[in-house]
Amino acid sequence: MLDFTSVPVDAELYLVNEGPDEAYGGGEPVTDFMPANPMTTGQVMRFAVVPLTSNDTSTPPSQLTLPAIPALPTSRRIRKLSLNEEDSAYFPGAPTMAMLGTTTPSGSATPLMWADPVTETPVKNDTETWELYNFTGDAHPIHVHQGGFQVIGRQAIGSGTSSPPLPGEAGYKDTVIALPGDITRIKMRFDIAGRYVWHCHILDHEDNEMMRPFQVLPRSSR
Ligand SMILES: [Cu+2]
Repeated sequence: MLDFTSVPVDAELYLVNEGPDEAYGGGEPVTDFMPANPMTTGQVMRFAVVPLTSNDTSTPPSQLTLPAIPALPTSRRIRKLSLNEEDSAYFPGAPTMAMLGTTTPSGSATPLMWADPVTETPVKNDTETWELYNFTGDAHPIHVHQGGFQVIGRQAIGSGTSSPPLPGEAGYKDTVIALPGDITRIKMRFDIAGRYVWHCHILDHEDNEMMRPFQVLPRSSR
């Protein structure tokens, strides 16, 4: 929700992209990387404020009460998953493809291709925690189909301390940013049986192996 009450008529406001014009690896604009060019790639949307044309029937933000977010039940199982990049044999530091996969109990990656057999098979109505181990040098926006999930938190791979979700991650999400070197934990209830996918939402990644199928099994198959 955007409140333009105190914005003068004829003002022009821009929604901007503060991410870099290159692969994003986390951190703050200016401090850790140069933001996208504000004259071109940094511009996402322009708001041109005009005089009111009819009665404003919207609720003032101060009077809004948002519904509480129901907590998910305890996870039936934890799945260790992985985000990987396959390095070129010819150009150091240049990945040839990005891959999802699993992570072994000891914490090493098993990258898998799109066509490899399904490894994630939650049972209908079960709640699971998925731990996304990002073994790459880049951040990846990970999107899970089928339903919304809750972000539980993050911790560096190999470190004991976890950080809570960011302020903007309090509600149900369908995409979460997995930062390089982090384990990002999400919790999700799978309430419709069938075949779905989870994938990185960077088009060049998802179309180059960073997508995997998963299968929600009917209840009776347990
Ligand atoms: Cu990606």
